[in-house]
Amino acid sequence: MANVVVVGAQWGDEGKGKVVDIYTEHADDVVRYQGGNNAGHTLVVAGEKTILHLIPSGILHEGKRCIIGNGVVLDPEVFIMEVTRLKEKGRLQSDSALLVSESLHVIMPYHKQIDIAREAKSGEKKIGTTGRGIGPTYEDKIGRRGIRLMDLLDREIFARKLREALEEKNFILEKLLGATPFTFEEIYEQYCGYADILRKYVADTTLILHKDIAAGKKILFEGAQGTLLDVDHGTYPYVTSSSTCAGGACTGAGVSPREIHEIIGISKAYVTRVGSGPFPTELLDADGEKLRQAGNEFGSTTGRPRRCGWFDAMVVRFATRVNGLTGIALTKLDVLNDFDSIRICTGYQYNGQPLEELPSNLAVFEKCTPIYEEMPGWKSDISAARTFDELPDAAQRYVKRLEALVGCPIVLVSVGPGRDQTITIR
Ligand code: 2SA
Ligand code: GDP
Ligand code: MG
Repeated sequence: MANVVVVGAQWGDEGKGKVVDIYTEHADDVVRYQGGNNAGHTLVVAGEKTILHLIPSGILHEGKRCIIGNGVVLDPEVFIMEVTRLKEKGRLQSDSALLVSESLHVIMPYHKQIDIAREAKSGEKKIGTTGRGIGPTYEDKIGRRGIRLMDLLDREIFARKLREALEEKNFILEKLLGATPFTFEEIYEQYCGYADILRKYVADTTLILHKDIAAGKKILFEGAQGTLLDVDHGTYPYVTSSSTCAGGACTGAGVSPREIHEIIGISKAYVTRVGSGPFPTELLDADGEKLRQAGNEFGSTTGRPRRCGWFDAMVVRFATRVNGLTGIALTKLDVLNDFDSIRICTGYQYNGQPLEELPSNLAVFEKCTPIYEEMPGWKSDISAARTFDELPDAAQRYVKRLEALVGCPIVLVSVGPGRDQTITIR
């Protein structure tokens, strides 16, 4: 493998953290390129669980460079906490292993407050955000009034930009959202303190990546959230505010599309979604609860129960197309161990007509009902399987059927959260 992008092929939490940790062995640099600490990427190595929100999932391997790219939005407090925790555990031996783009946008306290207050005001229409200030920070970025990390490092520029921002944000908070405004002083000194700690990690990461690629180093790009949460291609407006698709890796890291060689989509053997929005195969019955318990489907960042449903081939086929997937890593197959029969959504029905492709119109999507086929379960524990042949016949048939339906080779099957609970197919 050369330069590889890993993306979520569903609505996030597919197990990207686990797969990135495994692929890091073959990489030199691991790069986060979008999202922020709304992400929760879980790694289980030698029985020890680590949840990363900002720092790339390559960090548990020694001698690899971990980069937070320009496309990420960064909450300095969370970054510092994550670094401190990793250092306490002896997982970050050298500060030079971690680089943060000087161009990325900083999440400010008012972004978080606006995110939370807007959601509270939206009632039934709420997006179900993580409340981490992600949307409001990207709004400022696109609106060309954001505070970049390089701004934070210069006390004068930061003071000016913060004053300008507060004029507008306090108006929004007080007058439109009925929330508490901020004083300049309470943010300024705190954030200047963060800047002093952050300074040693800050770099022109696009240049570093360019030089590393020129030197033949291998880059692994770690996507966050999932394809159906992409701001352009997802179930808008029930999406996150960044480009979660493979294309986001290029803009969010400053690397040419010519340098990307493989794009691996991570998909669960069923589906989950956190937050609001359409989800045709959602199970609101005992089977949904069984998936939630067996798969421990609770948010890695917020602890929210995740919505669960059967595998939706329409979704992963769409992800194959918009990302140009070269392979799929199928995770959490073991979660289906105890089902007598398993359903797969092969298409949708809308207004009595079959739909061949995922609708981009939300009003249509919301009214789609799944067309299912059913396969027998394997009713045995597969978590010790390490080769495809060691899987029971019914599990092999299930994987092969998914592969045929989505039109992309399944190159890895995960049968448990541990690094070793992995079957590599090719
Ligand atoms: P936001 O906070 O503005 O990005 O929320 C907008 C939508 O994006 C969804 N979203 C996520 N979906 C799945 N997993 C995410 N990360 C955490 C995890 C979530 C958690 O790993 O479990 O802990 O709750 C994630 N981050 C954002 C979100 O649910 C909204 O639908
Ligand atoms: P990410 O956001 O895509 O990195 O996924 P999360 O970490 O939010 O959620 C995936 C969860 O599933 C984590 O708790 C993982 O430890 C766990 N996990 C990953 N792969 C497997 C698997 O194959 N089987 C089981 N049972 N759990 C898995
Ligand atoms: Mg997650």
